[in-house]
Amino acid sequence: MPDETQTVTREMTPAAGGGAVAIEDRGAIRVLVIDNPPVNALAGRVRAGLQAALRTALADPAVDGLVIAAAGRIFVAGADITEFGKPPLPPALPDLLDEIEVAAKPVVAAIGGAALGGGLELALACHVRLVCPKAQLGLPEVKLGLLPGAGGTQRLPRLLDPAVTFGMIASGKPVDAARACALGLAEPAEGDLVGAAVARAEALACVGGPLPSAGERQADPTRREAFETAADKAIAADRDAFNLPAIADCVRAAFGDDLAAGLAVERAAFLDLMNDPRSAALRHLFFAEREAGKVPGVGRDTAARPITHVAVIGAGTMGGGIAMALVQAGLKVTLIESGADSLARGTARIHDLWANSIRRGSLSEEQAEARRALITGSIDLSDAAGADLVIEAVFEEMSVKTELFDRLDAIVPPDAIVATNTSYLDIDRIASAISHPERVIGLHFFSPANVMRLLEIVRGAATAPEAIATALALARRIGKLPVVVGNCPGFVGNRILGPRGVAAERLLLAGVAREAIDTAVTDFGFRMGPLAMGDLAGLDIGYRNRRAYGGFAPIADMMVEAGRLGQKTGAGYFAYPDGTRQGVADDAGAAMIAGKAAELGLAPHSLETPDILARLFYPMINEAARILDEGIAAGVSDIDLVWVNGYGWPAWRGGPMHWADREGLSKIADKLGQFAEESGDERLRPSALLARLAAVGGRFADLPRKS
Ligand code: 3H9
Repeated sequence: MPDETQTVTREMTPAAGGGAVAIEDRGAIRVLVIDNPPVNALAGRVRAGLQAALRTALADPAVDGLVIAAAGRIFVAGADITEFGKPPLPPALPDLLDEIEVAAKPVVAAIGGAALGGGLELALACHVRLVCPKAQLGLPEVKLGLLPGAGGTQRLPRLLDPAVTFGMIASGKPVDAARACALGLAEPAEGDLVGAAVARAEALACVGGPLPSAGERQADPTRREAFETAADKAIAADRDAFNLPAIADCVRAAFGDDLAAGLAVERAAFLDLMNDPRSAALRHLFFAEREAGKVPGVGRDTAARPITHVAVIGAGTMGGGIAMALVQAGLKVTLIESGADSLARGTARIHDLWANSIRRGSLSEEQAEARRALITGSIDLSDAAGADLVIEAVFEEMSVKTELFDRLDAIVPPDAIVATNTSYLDIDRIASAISHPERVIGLHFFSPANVMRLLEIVRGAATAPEAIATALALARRIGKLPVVVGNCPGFVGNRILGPRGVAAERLLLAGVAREAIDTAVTDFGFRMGPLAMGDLAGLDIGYRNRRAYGGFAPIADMMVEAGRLGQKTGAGYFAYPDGTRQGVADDAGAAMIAGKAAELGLAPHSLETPDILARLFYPMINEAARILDEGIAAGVSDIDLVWVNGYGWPAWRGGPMHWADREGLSKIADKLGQFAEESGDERLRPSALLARLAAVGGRFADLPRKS
């Protein structure tokens, strides 16, 4: 079998750059192999190593050309993101790439895996790019709130259709090798990639004459209009993509004939974005996602059980969505309901959603058919017997769950993993209803479960590491972002949501208008305010919980008791006349709220937006600090991931903990003390951890992750 990987097997000499770049001569071609695990990021020592090796090779008359390859499965994952925001280390990547581009000897990039960001920019500065079939080429900087800052916005649109390249840069999505070759971005190499690149370099050296360069001509002016249309559309479509206008400006500069001028525009725009707190927030989330995979007690050697068949119990909105998420990833599902009618309704809902996807063009009829074939409906619980994993999504009530687990005990084999989709209830009590509680785990999906990325994996007191490893592997397989959390009412996400709900009620009682509360939150960047969100979910859900577990929401309670359950009944906090989905602040609702405030002896007063936000968000931060102190979250950034991916906290604000660090913890602690005094609510007093950090000017970000 020809070796398609770039793993270098021949003897090599470490070059400058502390061994991050190795050198191997193959005849008159010098091969530079980037070797900086895990992803060959272009750290300072890699850049220095490449520059030194390049200069030496160019000065060596025995060398006719160069190949730049990389060790491992990834070519180069881009600039080293950990260096951003720190004093720059020479040489700067753009300067190094300029040197490569103007080299008098041919330089060929041998791309055996992902070439992302600075990795693709490095390849673009080379004279020719060779790719093996599994290569991926892309510029994902947009996702980090950045733009390609080492020539990507200049060389790519000069080489390819600028409208297409704008799409690549604006979406951040990589193209595979076949597409890259079809676009003219790269040439295919079958078999020994480095060998083919060496041969290509030899051929270029032999021909002599000017070397091909991605930056040699301006972007195709006949595609200007198509580019402008694509840019306008992309910018209008995403209000959060703050970096798209700058990306469009840079690509626009590629229509000029002066590459250096275009590169200068790009450099300035890149540095602006790198210093933008919104980009820092997105970079924080990038690392947070990687950190979340490091779960205390679960190592690389903890075996995950293979899962092929899942029984989902409950075909309501949640169960149906979970079943969809599973079959979308090719898993076999038995969907179990208690009665034929509810099963038929649940199945029809799933089929309708797929029919909508077919109409929108995001799903083909064949794909839908394949998915339909993977789901078997049943009204017999004993059909769960053959599953490797059972996920219950039945009514959110302890007795219903424990009764179900008790019945499952006699049905499923003792080694099948049994999961509950509870969003609030005590996992340990549920687990006590079945033998072998070590196989019980919480899988808290978010609605709609086939769309939302977050999965809170709840570990109970007895949950075995193997069950957690299995849940993590399953989550990744179905495209979810798993965050492992401990067991407490509401876990991480809903527990933090609680204080925000209480705060919104207090604001209403203080006479703050409903629109003012929700607008403060949507202006902050959420898609929905807390009141509109309550109306959408249904105020009766919280009402039922409060009846069972207590809680403060006198206005929501009053609304529910008056039949105002939310959107579904045409009124909740807001009114929804004639089935509209946009709530209006109706007079009847206002009178009810004012009446309740008067009944409680509260006088109205007005508050400015920052004060509204402080009252809504600081108590959440306080609760999150308790969650950390109790070990419910293993790390600060896990909390940010939960709130960004499950509750709509704007990603460009980095999540509540990242935001709190920027606000200043001593300011938050002082204000909380004031809120506690005013309301008499001791829960608002700064938690022990928050008070401790505030006292020393500390930050959440400095807290170590639990290991
Ligand atoms: C850029 O290039 C700017 C330029 O345009 C201009 C410059 C002037 N740097 O994801 P994984 C770490 S911006 C530093 O689990 P996978 C990661 O934190 C960059 N570290 O692996 C993790 O560390 P740990 C544009 C990085 O196989 C480990 O590597 N490029 C970087 O699932 C493994 O990561 C991007 O945005 C980095 N660039 O996925 C690509 N990348 O083990 C970012 C990763 O300590 N990277 N790490 O937790 C990726 O998308 C994925 O890592 C990749 C591999 C697909 C490559």
